[in-house]
Amino acid sequence: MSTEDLAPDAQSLDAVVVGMGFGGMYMLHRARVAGLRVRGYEAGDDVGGTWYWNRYPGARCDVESLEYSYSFSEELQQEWEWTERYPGQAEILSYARYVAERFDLRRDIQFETRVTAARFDEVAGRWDVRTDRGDEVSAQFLIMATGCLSSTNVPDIEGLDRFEGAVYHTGRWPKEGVDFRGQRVGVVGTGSSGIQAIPVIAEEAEELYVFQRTPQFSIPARNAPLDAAEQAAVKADYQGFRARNRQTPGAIGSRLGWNTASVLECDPEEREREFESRWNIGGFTFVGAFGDTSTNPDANKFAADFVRDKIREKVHDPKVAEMLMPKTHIGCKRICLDTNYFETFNRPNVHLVDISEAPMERATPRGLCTNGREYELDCIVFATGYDAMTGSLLRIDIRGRGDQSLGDVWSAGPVTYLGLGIPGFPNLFVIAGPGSPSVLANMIVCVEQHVDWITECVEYLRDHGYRSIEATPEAADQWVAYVNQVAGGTLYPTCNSWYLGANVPGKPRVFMPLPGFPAYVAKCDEVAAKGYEGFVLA
Ligand code: N01
Repeated sequence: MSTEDLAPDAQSLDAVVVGMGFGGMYMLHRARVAGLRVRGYEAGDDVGGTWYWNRYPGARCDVESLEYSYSFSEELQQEWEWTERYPGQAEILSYARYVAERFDLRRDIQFETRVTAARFDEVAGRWDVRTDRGDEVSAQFLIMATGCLSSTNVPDIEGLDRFEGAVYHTGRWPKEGVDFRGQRVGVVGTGSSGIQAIPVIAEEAEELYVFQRTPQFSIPARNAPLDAAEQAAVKADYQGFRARNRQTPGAIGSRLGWNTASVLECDPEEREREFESRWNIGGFTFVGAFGDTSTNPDANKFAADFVRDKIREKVHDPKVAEMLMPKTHIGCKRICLDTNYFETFNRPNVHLVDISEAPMERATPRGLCTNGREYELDCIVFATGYDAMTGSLLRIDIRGRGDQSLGDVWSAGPVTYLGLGIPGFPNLFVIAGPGSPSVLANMIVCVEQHVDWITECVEYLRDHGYRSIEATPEAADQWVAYVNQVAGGTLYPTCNSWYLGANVPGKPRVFMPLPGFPAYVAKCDEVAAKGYEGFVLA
């Protein structure tokens, strides 16, 4: 669909929403219900965002199906039936498509169109938005739903362009899939994506070389078909279930319990029993075993050592087990959930290559060189993650007041107020932006909360005769300091993680997400109740 096919008033929109993942789709819906003239732009040819692009083998959400879904429509949450404990990529994408149909979203979305630039016109008080298809539209509000993990990070390896085999990134997987049969495959990266893809690729490939820079903690997901009675029980009180989840720090897993007791005050037998029982349940419930493992290094060591012992039990070759042993605090990088990840290294066709000491030297036409050896490969899979949280925003030329670019304003790291607003960029909202819980909580819960807040804010402006809203520099500076203070009370900043931007060479080191969903929601509500305190309304 091009601009000409859309409604005649399309040049004077109330809002443009960039990105049609779960945040953008719900934003489009709410904006329409609020009576706004709104257009969504999406680079892909369908809705789904992350779940549209991440079609790699084994791709599956690490939040349970019954929780990783919209709550805004009682009818929707009752009629959609999940089939497994954790939803696979194909099922989540089907769900996103179903939502798009059910709420007739596609008529206001322009697909296969990437927004390339947005400039705030101070005289008109509107955003001029441009796309790679030549569209130029004007909107009062610009809402960025571009995702936290959308901008792929491919290592700059000398000679990669001369490699004669195929090169893939997990976050840009070909729609038609990849046939690894008879292939010598190299996977670079052992984060959540690599840990999910490696066991599946290993079953198909002739030889699989896993290039590991940092070993990671992983908990068994224990995925299984979803019990019909369990699904019905949740649906019998879905709103209550959602409300209880929203009270937990990550807005997930209320059923499995978040223990607040200290591991340090627990006797050894009880400690082991608690860890073991949660390990057997599988998933993030392990993180909730004790209240102090994410804040106290001594407490953390008990959980980390428990998992290290499990890795030793699973991996037959003690040398390989030692190479797979994570050395950081558990949970300071996003914990992975797996299905047979460590067991995969017992297969004769799987070879672990430690690149922690000797980085990848170069690529050749035949493969990858490291540790003074050339590994001959037919294809390379980069599971090397993302320029997280800021990458997809900064790839667009966004210019606010005085033509200042967001890239310049954020050169020392992102500065937002509540993760929602940016000083100097009036009427621009970010969904799940840096400074909000986003990736540290159930993403769908986070985006719903942001969309509801943004919609109510726009309605407030309209009802009170305001044309613009802009975060003050003071409020944003205080907010950044607050996020750092909260993160500083946890072990998160102790790892070289993408939360800190540490995975992308040259990226400023700033802890970007805010731990603690319930306190964040209370703050957002308070700001709104005080007439949008910390923002200037004009
Ligand atoms: O990316 P990552 P991801 N040379 O950044 C390595 C979500 N997610 O796509 O740790 C060699 O975590 C890097 O090494 P190091 C989830 O929030 C969820 O796996 O930086 N290696 C690391 O091993 C997750 O956290 C799900 O030393 C290089 C890996 O590549 C987030 O997405 C599934 C390298 C990247 O790990 C990102 O996960 C998938 C280099 N130059 C993703 N550069 C589920 O819901 C990077 N690496 C289950």
